[in-house]
Amino acid sequence: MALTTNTHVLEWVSEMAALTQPDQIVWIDGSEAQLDMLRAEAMATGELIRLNEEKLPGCVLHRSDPNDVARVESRTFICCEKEEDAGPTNNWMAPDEMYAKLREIYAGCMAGRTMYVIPYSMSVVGSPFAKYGVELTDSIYVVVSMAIMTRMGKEVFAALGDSADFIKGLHSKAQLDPEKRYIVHFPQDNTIMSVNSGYGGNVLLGKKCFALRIASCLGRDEGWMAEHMLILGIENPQGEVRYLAAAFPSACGKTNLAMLIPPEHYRRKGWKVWCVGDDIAWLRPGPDGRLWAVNPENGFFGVAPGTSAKSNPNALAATMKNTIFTNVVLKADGTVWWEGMDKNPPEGAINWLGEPWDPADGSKGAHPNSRFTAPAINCPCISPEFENPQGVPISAIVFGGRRAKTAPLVYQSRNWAHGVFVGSIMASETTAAATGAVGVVRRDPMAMLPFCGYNMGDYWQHWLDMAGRVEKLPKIFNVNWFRLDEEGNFIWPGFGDNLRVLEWIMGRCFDEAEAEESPIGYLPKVEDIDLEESGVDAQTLRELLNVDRELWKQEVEGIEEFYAMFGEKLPETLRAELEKLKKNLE
Ligand code: GTP
Ligand code: SPV
Ligand code: MN
Repeated sequence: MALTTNTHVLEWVSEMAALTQPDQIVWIDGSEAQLDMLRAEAMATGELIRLNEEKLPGCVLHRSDPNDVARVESRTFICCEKEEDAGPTNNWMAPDEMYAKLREIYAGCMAGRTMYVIPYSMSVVGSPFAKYGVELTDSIYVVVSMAIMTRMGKEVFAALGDSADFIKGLHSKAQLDPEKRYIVHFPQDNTIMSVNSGYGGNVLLGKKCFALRIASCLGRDEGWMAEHMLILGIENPQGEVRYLAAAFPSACGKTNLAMLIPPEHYRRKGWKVWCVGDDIAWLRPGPDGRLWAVNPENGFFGVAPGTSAKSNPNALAATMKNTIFTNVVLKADGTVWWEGMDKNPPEGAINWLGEPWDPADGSKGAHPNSRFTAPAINCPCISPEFENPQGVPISAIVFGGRRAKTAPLVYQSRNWAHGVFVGSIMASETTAAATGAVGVVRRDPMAMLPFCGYNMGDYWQHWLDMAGRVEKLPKIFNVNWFRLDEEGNFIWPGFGDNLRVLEWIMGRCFDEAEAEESPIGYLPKVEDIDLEESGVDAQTLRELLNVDRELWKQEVEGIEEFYAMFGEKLPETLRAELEKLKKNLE
């Protein structure tokens, strides 16, 4: 039975049901009883596999189709009226043409299946940041994942009332045909359509599709920002908590930084780190003139490989109950494993493809983009402000990427406009989070290349314009944990030790730390970073902070080429910043 009398919702559901022809429609109320029934049904069909109830209570394993294990950027579209509004970094098709194409693909695709109607909220229901969505799907995996990742259930319909202000989402696995796979956004209709995929980032429509691509358009129109950022609180020994938001591209360390455990030497002094979010931030000017942020999500869709009791014990702890694992190794005892969890690949286990796995044959047991979907409240360091509907005040914005060379460990921008420039020239080596080659350096401005729902040039202008809306602007920084030595080893220890860099960053925001000028911005002096018990010596840090003019001149060429794509849409301010950088490098 329908859970709302909202005519906009009812009409959309019946129109989409007429198109996709499901056998029945089930409205998701968010109750544990209903979710239990759905889990039982999915376990009966093999869509979900129950794990060891004693060791991993409430946890299940899911395997996606082997051809469907990551976001597909080549099949992700922004369909606004004018092509130039999608810009050179997005795929575009005219809305009418795309609707016609999709109608054909969706026609009858839910025959023999159930359509689930999922009401959900991004951020706490009733918060000034909150936005509501309704996702229609034929996948139980999607329903149970949305139950973790969002605030889901009938209270969302209560909050929505009769309003038409919600994001429509239609998802069908259809035949999982990669040739007919489309992830499509219609910003002018607040509509998302996803078909022929079952992979998280393509089908959990509240996440990248809504909270970034559609929300970035809403933010442009309404004066706020939707960003691919973690949010964390750093508590110093005085008990003061300061917040930062950091944008790194996919699989470049957001979840890890968001949950970092301070080095022993810092813990002794009383430092603590609190996780507010690990992937997405919505930022708004607050009444006090500061920029305030919420994490609109309710769970973590984190990269499994590399997550260990050593690298990220908080993430691992978050996955110990009520978690969905996707494309990991199934051990004989009904628990899970992935590369980098420990150095003992299990015997007698099943790999991510569902086949018996012999670790000795050199193949990977878990897919490199295998993931866990875990409730945020499971995380031992979840911030007491996580549910605060007002969010947290942001003192620093940090950009960063995966760069073997060029980018130093950390530098600070000179001011907001220069900071926007620093974000706009970000580049990073590609990872397994999206299909395509891995390890190729590409420009990924603000870590939003695959997630900006409109012309990136206009998006940069929106960033610049925030200076007129926010009185006390955060300071902007860039970090790089991934510099390599001649042998290809990471020079910086990373993970918990990244707090040493964050301490300097916060010090800069509160006029407590020194810096020196460089051609690219302010750098810490070697003595400004606390290296005690880090295993890093001053000479190594000097190397990590080195700005190689020759490499930066090459970088400038890459930036010029990239900027050229935007033509008239490139803000004059950024062009001027690039000229300044060129001059500084001479
Ligand atoms: P998405 O969920 O795709 O947006 O990724 P993410 O940005 O949250 O990345 P995540 O924290 O999951 O890290 C991805 C990979 O980077 C993992 O294999 C980590 O082990 C590795 N990593 C994270 N932080 C560091 C670091 O400080 N140093 C090094 N060397 N590796 C890191
Ligand atoms: C990313 O790729 O940035 C992710 C995973 O966080 S996905 O939800 O697939 O986008
Ligand atoms: Mn992400």
